[in-house]
Amino acid sequence: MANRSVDPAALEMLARADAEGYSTAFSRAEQMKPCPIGAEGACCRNCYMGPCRLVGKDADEKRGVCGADVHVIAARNFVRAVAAGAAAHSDHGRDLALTLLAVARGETDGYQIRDEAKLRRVAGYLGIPSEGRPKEQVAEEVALRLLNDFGRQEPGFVSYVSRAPKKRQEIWARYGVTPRAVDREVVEGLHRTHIGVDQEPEHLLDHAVRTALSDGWGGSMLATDLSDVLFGTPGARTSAANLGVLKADEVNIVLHGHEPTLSEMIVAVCQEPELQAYAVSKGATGINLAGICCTANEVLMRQGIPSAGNFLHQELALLTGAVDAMVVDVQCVFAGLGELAPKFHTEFITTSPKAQIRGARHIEFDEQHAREIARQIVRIAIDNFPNRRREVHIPGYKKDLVAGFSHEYIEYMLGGRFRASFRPLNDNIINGRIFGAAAVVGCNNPRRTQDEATLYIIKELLAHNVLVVATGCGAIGAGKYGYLQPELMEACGSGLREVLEAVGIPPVLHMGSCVDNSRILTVLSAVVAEGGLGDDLSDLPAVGIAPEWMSEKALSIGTYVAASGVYVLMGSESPVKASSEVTEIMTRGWEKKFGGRMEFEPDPEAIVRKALDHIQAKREALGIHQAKERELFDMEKRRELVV
Ligand code: NFS
Repeated sequence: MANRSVDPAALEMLARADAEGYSTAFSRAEQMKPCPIGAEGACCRNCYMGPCRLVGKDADEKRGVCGADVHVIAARNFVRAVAAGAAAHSDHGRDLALTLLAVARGETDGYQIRDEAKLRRVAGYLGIPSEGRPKEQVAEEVALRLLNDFGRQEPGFVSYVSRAPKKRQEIWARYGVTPRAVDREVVEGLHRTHIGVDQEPEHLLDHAVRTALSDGWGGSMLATDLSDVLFGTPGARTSAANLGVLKADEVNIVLHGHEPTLSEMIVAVCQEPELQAYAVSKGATGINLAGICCTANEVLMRQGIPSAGNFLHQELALLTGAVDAMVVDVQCVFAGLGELAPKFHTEFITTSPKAQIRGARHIEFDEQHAREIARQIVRIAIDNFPNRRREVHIPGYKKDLVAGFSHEYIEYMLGGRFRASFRPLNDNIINGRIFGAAAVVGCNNPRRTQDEATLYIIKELLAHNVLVVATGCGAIGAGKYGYLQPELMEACGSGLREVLEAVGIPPVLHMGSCVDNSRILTVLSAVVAEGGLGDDLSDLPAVGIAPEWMSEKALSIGTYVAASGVYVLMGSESPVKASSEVTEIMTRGWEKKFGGRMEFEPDPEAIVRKALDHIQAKREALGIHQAKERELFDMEKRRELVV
């Protein structure tokens, strides 16, 4: 079973699960063979004359009951997946806009505007006058304006589209894919894919693009901005990652899911002396908070709360027997936790009005009573500390890290406080010290060895002087193996190393949660605006890679990044493999229209090769290339090089 994960902490917990007979996503993935028809996008379940499965040697000749061919079916399935992913990110953004509105109107005492400067900057993006106006007034107008980006019915487009380079906006306009409003694109996506509506693959995929853009340059981007306004814009912070951050003698509360709203409040109330004393009264030495998934990234970026691990660690954390409460909100939460938690002593608590899970206790969160609800949850965890009935086994693995690289902070690091600027980054790309940039992002997937591809790709790119930024579970993955430590310079090629050492930043920059991929769009736009590297995102020597993706959100991200002009490589098999036509549209077709493409490439070595070739080609087009000798290590060789 050594190929379940490259993380020794995970393997230790999986050994416990096997010995004691507990199922995990790892074991369930081994028992559950994926349906080969659905996996390739060849199964249509959009009406009840079917399901129709277009498989076999003559699949291209076959038709569903309505007459749809495999290309229409694969395209429709893809649109639905992107709509679901965009909905998830954007609904998260909507809740933050509603929270900001409540703060502006004085309807909650739990939250405040922590970063007024950012609020005023956001107002500036939206053309809302802010000078001399009280922050509450500005906040109300910002919140209402951004809320209109969800449900706009009148003509117009998602506001933040205007933050993309001019040329990019023109490309979207030319192909009619500029998103109008988030809810509208998602609803229209479901409408178009209902039986008997849109049945032309390229037309369908244009709508996938429009919907994904409403996520990346809409819901996600505003989620990031409003989180910064409400909870503070991240700056560099030290912390740690992996299961070893759990503490045997303290009350362990694991925050899991995606939204920062409740988790920020739990972080705040845990400092209260009264709750600390209550924990001591129950025999603990304190309260220890840790995160899983993107909630982890939110509270890590802003509060330095350590991460207990990425997506596939959620059940493993419970298997330590040390988690007194696991508090979840939305997205990426396994239903399996509901069965596993009672076998240990863990209080598994759902909190979102949108998500209840069998086996969990539901304590519904609302912004008006945020502080009280957070206290109630922490008290439940403390009360549960004496109930630990299983031997506590916390694997002794964790790595220190530095996170918190918001685009504002990167700009500040590069240019210094008084002349914050991306100029040094552009210059070092132009002079070749930095070969290019890569975003290595996304999930874990139990169909692949946990973290293996992510790590291999990061190591190879660094060795070839590619600057790596990371978000989501990929970022936590990098952190678990020490790649978010500034000391880890031996992994980098000499040019990159020189730059990183001069600036004093780690080889991989943790830029936040998955909605914070929007920060990457902002950085790339700023790099274009800085000059010297072309006039559009598609000119940049940059790639986006999701080595272990598994969620529909990842498909939405991949699509908006490609439609923003960037080459996207998704690990794992293609969900549209059954259709040569859809595959062609997403690769050569999108490249022609949008300058970016989306490819599914399960082989990590091929991913690295393609990424480096692409960067080289972009450098050549910019006229900043030098002849370079390149040696690519294979996975085997890389594994032997322990850093
Ligand atoms: Ni992104 Fe974050 Fe992780 Fe994947 Fe899930 S937590 S939003 S979807 S699994 S990276």
